[in-house]
Amino acid sequence: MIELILGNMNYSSWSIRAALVARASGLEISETILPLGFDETRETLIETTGFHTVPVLKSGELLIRDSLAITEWIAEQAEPGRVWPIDSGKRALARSIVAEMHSGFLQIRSRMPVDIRTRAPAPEMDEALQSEIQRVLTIWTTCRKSYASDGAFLFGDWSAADAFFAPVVTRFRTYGYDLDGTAAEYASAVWETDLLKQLRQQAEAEPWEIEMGFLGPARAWVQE
Ligand SMILES: N[C@@H](CCC(=O)N[C@@H](CS)C(=O)NCC(=O)O)C(=O)O
Repeated sequence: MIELILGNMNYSSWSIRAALVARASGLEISETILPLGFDETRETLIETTGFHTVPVLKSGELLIRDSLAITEWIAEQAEPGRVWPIDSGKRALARSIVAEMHSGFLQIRSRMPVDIRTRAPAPEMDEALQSEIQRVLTIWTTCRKSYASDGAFLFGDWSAADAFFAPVVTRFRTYGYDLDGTAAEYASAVWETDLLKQLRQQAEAEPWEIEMGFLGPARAWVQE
């Protein structure tokens, strides 16, 4: 049995990425949601996984933490093409932009927290944030221009690259950041996939609310 331990789908960007990869993998992976920001969640996570972050994947005795390591493990178990593109050139580029997302974009991550079901004022724009947003748009438009004839996503068919940028698509919606041209078309293709539709419904239905601090929950409560 394979189990993925996740945070709230409305707020937990790294959980969203792992969940999207798992759901597109064709593998049978059960999901357990532990809502972020509650002491009980932190205690349960430390007790059952040894640390307080999600996502975590459990398969028998194996316990894998971190969205990227989980993505690679799922890719090894799944049919080729389910997680990474089959073409080795595309696959290398997909890994490159996923690694860039995973290790960077601190301004976007800290100042535009994921909150799928909410619409909020955009954060004050400055050079640091603007340059990260511009880098995202460059990645999207470059990939789309190269692979437009192969499908609607970054490398044609859906891949882990789209899963890793999906929380950026939702952030642009949450903070009303207007896109145009190729980037707008790509964001809309992601937003309208069945994978995102399911995720959005799940986020809407979750009873937990979080007030976000710098890179994490400051306060959490259950909706009345
Ligand atoms: N590098 C990790 C980051 C994991 C992470 O920071 N997860 C956040 C939720 S999005 C978390 O668990 N926060 C709760 C905490 O730090 O206590 C990954 O890619 O999985």
